[in-house]
Amino acid sequence: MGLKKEVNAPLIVVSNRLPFVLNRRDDGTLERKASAGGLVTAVAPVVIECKGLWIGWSGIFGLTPDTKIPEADPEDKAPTAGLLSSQVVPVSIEEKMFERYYNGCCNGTLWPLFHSMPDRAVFKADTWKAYSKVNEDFAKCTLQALRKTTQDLDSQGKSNVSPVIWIHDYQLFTAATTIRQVCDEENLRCKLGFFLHIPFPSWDIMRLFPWDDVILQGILACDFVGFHIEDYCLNFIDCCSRRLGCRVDRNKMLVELAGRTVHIKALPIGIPFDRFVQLAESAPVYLKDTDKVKVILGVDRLDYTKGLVHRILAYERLLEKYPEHMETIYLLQISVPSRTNVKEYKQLKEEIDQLIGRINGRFSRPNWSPIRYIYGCLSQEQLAAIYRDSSIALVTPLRDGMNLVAKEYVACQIKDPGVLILSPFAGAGGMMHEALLVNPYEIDDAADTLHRALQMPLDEREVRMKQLRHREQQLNVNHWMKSFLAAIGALVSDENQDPLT
Ligand code: GDG
Repeated sequence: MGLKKEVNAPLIVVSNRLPFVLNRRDDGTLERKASAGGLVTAVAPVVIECKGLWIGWSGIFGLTPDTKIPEADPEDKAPTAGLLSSQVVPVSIEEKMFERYYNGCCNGTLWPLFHSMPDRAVFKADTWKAYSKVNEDFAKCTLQALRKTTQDLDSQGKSNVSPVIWIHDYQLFTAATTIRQVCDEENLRCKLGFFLHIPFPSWDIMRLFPWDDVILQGILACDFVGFHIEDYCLNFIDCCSRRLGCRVDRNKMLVELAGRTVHIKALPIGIPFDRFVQLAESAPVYLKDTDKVKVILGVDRLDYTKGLVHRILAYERLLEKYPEHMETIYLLQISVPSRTNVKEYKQLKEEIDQLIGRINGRFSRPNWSPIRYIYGCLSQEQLAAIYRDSSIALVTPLRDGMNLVAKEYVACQIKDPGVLILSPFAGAGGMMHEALLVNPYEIDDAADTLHRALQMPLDEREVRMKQLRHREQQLNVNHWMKSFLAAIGALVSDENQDPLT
């Protein structure tokens, strides 16, 4: 992969979940199963190459950091296959604690709050306490790994090399506080980086959280912090200035706390573009009837931030306003089950089931139904075939950090290009300019936009899709990862200057 220029130090990745799924077989032994996210595809090869580590929860209760993780199956072709068990550190979390930390604080509080939906957020001291404790546990595991990594470097005569610790996402906002504190006490060297995959809200929203200062301080314990887009960076900088009174530079994107300068940068995540192109080129046809009807596609985790109810209502409005499309189109909605033991998600599922039932009952004809609905997970190959053969992708979240589905759809438009309809409230909406942008709350406008997309001539579709694809090919997930590592590596030469002066 040739990343030596950027990573000349061991990389320790810390995320809520390990980059593969562990299952316990009936006989009690563990097996390792691939998980296919873009993040894993991009980051795992670098961890393998620089002999780094991945720290995270395994998905199974009762494992300790000493538990022997099985090596990958020889048949395993996933990007994580080369990750040795010695490079994986499972964080042990007790089941009750996990419930409060993950379902309680992460999903019940931070997720809605950071998506600017404070009415859905529940503020509870006991879930926050569990969150803080689990973050400390992650930090302790990371520190243990760091001590060993630095010793190894020292024994190789590389005492000028600092390991890079890269923490991911809102589940781990406060882990860096402990890591920084212990590093200072023990004189341990490392560079600490953080990337947030969801939006960072404005000060008006952030201040609703009773422990907002602790979160801000946790992020600021890092040397470098990345967000998807500039708006999120500026929101964060604003919160640091107003809540903590930090000295900030909005142009250079710097925040100073207790004499340390933290660098902030917008780093929009991309997808493994070539992988999706290859899949689209080789995947067999999965939707058999696209020569007769056009498919309008929605693909989302079943989550209230994704705007599913608004989307389905907009589609209903399209059928009311433009009945000429009846029997020539259908909406294919794929919803991946998510957080199924959380009450709100169960309710949302029921609401969508009922809505689809009502609309299908209202408009169906003996040989046609307006909506096909899959509640489940397809293989990435099937997904690529569906992307390829759909005429329109309807990506209309109410709020979304970036949204990878929009990017994967354009990557798969290898022939007869379709149309991307995109919400400006997704991070992707700020950069995929050639999409048709639509406010998901404006049901009528969304219906009109769908009508326009269904009629868009080939030459216009080609021009738009060409630009969209070109950008995503350039700004792919490897580019994102290299940019992050370059940014954190670049801090070395700036260390002795005061960047705020
Ligand atoms: C978070 C942020 C940010 C979906 N259905 C299937 C399937 N998927 C895959 C897609 C895509 C992924 O799930 C969904 O990614 P998104 O970006 O759309 O959304 P989140 O899961 O909410 O991700 C988001 C992202 O982090 C990265 O920073 O963009 O804003 O919320 O990759 O392909 N995959 C398979 N079968 C399915 O049925 N195999």
